Amino acid sequence: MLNIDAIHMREINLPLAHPFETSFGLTTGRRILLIELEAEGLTAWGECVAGEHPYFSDEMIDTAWIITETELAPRLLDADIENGGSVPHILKQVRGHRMAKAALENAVWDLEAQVEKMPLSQLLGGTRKVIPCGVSIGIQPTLEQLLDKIDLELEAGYQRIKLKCKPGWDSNIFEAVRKRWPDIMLSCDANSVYRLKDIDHIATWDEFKLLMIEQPLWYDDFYFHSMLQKRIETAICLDESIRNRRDALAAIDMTSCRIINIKVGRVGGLSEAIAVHNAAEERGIPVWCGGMLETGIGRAHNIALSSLPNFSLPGDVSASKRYWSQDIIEPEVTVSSKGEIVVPTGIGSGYQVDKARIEALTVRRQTLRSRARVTA
Ligand code: OSB
Ligand code: MG
Repeated sequence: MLNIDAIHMREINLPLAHPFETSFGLTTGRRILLIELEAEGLTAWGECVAGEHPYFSDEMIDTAWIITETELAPRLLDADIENGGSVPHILKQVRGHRMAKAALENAVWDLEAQVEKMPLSQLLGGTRKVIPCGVSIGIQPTLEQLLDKIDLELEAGYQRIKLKCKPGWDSNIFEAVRKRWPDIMLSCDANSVYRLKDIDHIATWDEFKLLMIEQPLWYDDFYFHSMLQKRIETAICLDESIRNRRDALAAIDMTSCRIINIKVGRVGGLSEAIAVHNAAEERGIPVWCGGMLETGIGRAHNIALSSLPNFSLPGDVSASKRYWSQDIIEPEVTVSSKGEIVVPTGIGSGYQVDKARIEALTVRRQTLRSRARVTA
């Protein structure tokens, strides 16, 4: 049993090294909810990936904060926790709020790995020693700036370039990029900006030989993506639509996609992420690990997850320095000139959390303690 003495919630504010623009908006800095578990004489961490606004999903940091404080953390403190995998059952009375749940569950997995004195990747069933990396490049002010940025990332060794797109920033940029780099692994991500009227337009992208088109239609859709997938040669990849294993099964069964992006927060934690991974693997569907502009804490969990065998395509998990002038872990995440991250072999996440720096960045905090254990 893992006995949790206290759950410390913290909001940190951290400016992004470079602004990030998607079809749903511009992010210049992050407000991030961090979870610190005090348990078994150890300290374990989780990061909530909910954004500043409910634009990517219906969660945001402020909803995650209140649901963690009032519903999730008290349940976890009252429960007998066997391991990370038992957390979904403990939290299941609360519907939705998957990103808030994931932050707690992932912290318990981190704790379990430390108690078992093994790397988190090994605890999750990972087999890869290195993971292949790609980058997600936001919408840029000009095409020139986009080409310069791609040039830098390819120079750094990244294996796949993903371009954020939207109407007016799609065919034109794909054409320019393909003209300069005919053979690179290239994909795009629409973050649900297109509608049925755009299907003929999207069908013209087959000529750009994209590895995939990520979430072109509605954020909660399977059926119309399956219609689109029938119309085009390029593989569709679903991100927003996949909330759990059952969604993955439905999407695969009706061919709404041929590739799945797994984000730990979006599916509610590492247990469900592994379940989606396994369901896809059994059906011959490759997966890759998405990103949500995480600090090193969430990034480390993404790296451990990406070591599972069916993460066969380069993910969006890239170097700390692309996001932060200084990360909150040590060492920061680095990517080799071959575009790979070495999966850490140390105990737990394999990185040290910089507590002093986190303290300095904290703007809001709350501590919840186990009532049962205080009176015991
Ligand atoms: O759709 O993958 C997405 C960032 C924020 C919200 C949604 C998405 C993204 C990214 C960035 O693409 C991935 C990353 O580099 O962390
Ligand atoms: Mg996406």
